[in-house]
Amino acid sequence: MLPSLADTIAAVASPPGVGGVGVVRLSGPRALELAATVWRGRDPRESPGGRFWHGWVYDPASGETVDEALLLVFRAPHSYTGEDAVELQTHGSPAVLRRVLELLYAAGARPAAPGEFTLRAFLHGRLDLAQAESVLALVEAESETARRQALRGLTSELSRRIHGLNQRLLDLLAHVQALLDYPEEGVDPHHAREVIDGAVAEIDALLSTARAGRVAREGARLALVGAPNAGKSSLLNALLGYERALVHHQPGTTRDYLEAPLEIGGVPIVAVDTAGVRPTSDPVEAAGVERALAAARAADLILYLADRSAPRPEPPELPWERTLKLATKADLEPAWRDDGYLEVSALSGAGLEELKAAIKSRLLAGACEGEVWITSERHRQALEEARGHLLEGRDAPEDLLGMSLEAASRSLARITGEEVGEEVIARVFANFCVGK
Ligand SMILES: Nc1nc2c(ncn2[C@@H]2O[C@H](COP(=O)(O)OP(=O)(O)OP(=O)(O)O)[C@@H](O)[C@H]2O)c(=O)[nH]1
Ligand SMILES: [Mg+2]
Repeated sequence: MLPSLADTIAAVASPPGVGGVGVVRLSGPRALELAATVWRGRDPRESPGGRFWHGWVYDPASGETVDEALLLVFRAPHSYTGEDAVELQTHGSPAVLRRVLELLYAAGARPAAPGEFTLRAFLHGRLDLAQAESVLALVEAESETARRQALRGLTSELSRRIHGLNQRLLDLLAHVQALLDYPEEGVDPHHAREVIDGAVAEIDALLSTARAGRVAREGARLALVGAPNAGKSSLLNALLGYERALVHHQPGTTRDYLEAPLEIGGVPIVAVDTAGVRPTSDPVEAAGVERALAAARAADLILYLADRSAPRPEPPELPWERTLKLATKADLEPAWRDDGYLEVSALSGAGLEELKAAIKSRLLAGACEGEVWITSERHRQALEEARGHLLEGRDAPEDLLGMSLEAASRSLARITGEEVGEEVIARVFANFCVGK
């Protein structure tokens, strides 16, 4: 069951802890009236929407002033939720914010559930479900790529693509259904197949961005592996721009693995420096080597480093399809060359920009930055399902074709939230924070 729209809800919208400014949000049919009970200043009930006023929050029971504040008035439907709403901007102290909330609860507001403001925006038709999910993604965006993609979703680019696709399926469906009344006409199988193949191709194009979408959202793991002294720790430091890992000319310096977050070309990455891989009888070193290989297996992308200034090493067994091969210490006299290796020098910085570009393009393969990406697992599943239904119907007789089209259209409509049950909606919004 979704929470009732009849209540007026309140929550702190600013992050927990001390801040310069704190924001309390109030939304619902009685928002202006409840705000007025704790406000000394211009009466919000008499204020037009889109205005803000200076004044004081006070406790109506004792008359005590709680804080100096700004009060923002929004009138339905011109607010985030589509309802009458008020935002109180107070000083950002946890004590002030708690007190303001308590006063609003005492006046008759109810604590907002996680994501309930955005849920109301959805229920009032201000946002579709895909846009609401983009709000969450935007709030949580930690990298430039994640921010950009979330904003794209928010401006409903994905929704428009899905609507266009769905419309073509529904047109074909209407055509197929009309034939039940005029069976002598018959479906042009060529036309039906053309529509379906076009739709599948478009779905495939969207699905091919899902990996990049996941990387933008969750970040990627990048493992640096190679023989001792290959320059792994030095390269990690060079990528980070500071001395995170210990570097020494003695082989076997890095014993355990070490993780460091960084951003490459706007992509969030956790880089993992590992122990040099070589045969060893030392049990501690052997454990480190085992961990290095495990880090490689778990990585989205592996950098395999080989020292170009020393005799060419025998590479370990790696999943080469997701490995970039690097010839390191390119500032020194080469002992070997190989065109399959990117030449880099952690010391001089040579090749580092090319390396970053290569890392970024490998991690975002299949996705162009100018287009919308599938960043939600829920959307990916819905697209996979729609694709399955379309392929089922492609060569089927007319009645089955109609059913497949209907099922595919329903799967697509789930993305924008036209065809979802309350549980799905509740689940989407449960991931939000309170106050959003
Ligand atoms: N000239 C030159 N020396 C480098 C470069 N990168 C690393 N070195 C040197 O190579 C040696 C080993 O570097 P590390 O970064 O510790 O190598 P590693 O692969 O982490 O080694 P282990 O932790 O022992 O596996 C150090 O003496 C570094 O100064 C480079 O680009 N150019
Ligand atoms: Mg090292």
